[in-house]
Amino acid sequence: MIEKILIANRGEIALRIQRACREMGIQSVAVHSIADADAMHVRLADESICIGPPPARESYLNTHAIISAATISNADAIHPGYGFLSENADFAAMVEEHDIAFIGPSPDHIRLMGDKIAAKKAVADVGIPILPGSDGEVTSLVDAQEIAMETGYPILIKAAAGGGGRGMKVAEDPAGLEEAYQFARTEAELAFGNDAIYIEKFLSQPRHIEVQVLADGHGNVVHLGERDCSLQRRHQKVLEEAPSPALNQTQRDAIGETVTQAVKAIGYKSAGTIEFLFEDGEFYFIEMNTRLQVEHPVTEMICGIDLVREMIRVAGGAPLGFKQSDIRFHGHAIECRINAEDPRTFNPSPGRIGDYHAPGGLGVRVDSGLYSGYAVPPYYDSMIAKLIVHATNRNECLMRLRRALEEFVIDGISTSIPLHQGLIGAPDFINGDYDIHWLETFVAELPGD
Ligand code: MV4
Repeated sequence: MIEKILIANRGEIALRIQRACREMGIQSVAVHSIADADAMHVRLADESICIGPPPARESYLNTHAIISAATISNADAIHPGYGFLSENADFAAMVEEHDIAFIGPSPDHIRLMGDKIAAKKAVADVGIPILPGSDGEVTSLVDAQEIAMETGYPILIKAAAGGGGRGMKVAEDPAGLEEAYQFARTEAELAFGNDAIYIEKFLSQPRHIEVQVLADGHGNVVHLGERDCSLQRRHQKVLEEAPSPALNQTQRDAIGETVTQAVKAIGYKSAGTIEFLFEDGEFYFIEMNTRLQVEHPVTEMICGIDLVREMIRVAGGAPLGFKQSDIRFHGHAIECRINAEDPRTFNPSPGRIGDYHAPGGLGVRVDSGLYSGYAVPPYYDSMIAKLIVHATNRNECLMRLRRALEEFVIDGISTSIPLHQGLIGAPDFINGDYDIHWLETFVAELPGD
């Protein structure tokens, strides 16, 4: 039984996890850097421990400080949230070696999915559709040329240690292959210290659709539907919605069933997300995320399941409390990521918050650690709030979102609220007609001064 959880994170996700703990009667321990001494996740915690200086490397990524904090506070589990140490297999293993439960999947599953070549092989073996391309690593230019020809141009060269968009290079035709090959290899070595690369057919206008799963490690696996995360800029998601406006119920049921069976077959435990590219009615696996994701609330809103609570329950050895047939999907949910940044230049905009008012009312959820007088520190990710809106259908959800964005007051710094207001007014967005490139084009066409 888990009685006390150390939350190895900051900001809204630390609060989110703390709330689940409180509802479950579990004590929580906050950790924080010197820069976060006044943060809301520290103020509201049962206990808090300072783990180091402002740079994340010395605090939120400091595995020894975090494990010491867990030991000192007698925590019997650690929830890593997202980012930071959440997909660090060595950290998960280290936590377990200290007889502390890691609230997430096994270190082996984290490691497997961190290697994009191994992950692709593993999921293909259990029936997940993948993109055509190389069978594993490509080790020479000659091999690359042959595989690219068989696959058909354009192709994409990806780093095995990549993910999140880093270390990718398109080759449009045979003439462009050598340069792309050398570039991708060099980039992979520089960025990840691992020059292993692989080749895939390049999809030019896909959507990014991901399926949420929950598994208890006793053979019980459910899917919680999909999220459409196509609206992103420079590989940072901006707005996510569930369900995807691009899928019909037949496609939704089919991919949910495929993913559930696959996750069962690999023996996965905890919450996880299988990411796909979706083009011309077909799904193609790209990555599996072995963590709680930023956008998990849109799934929670449409299925009424508390994902953090379930992660904690299964980490404590409990079986899932429901079957697939118990899960009902209701209405539509949209999440806007609100960043402390200039809505035109996208430069970070840290600083002190003046007046603050979070929207409320039926179907409106704000996950944020902001308060009036709080100073947003310059050291971390610029996301300062998530506005999640739920309604019976997409159109009502959009109307409610428009209202909630108007009601939101965050004075003293620039935020991406105006960007969201523009974006949700765009006819293509209103029609659900967008792919992974749509937002970049929208942003490029925004009027300048
Ligand atoms: C692709 C692709 C097109 N074709 N793979 C980018 C992040 C990484 N997780 C996978 N990514 C892509 N892989 C093939 N074969 C296009 C992207 C991509 C992308 C994917 C999801 C969301 C946004 C994206 C933005 C640019 C490129």
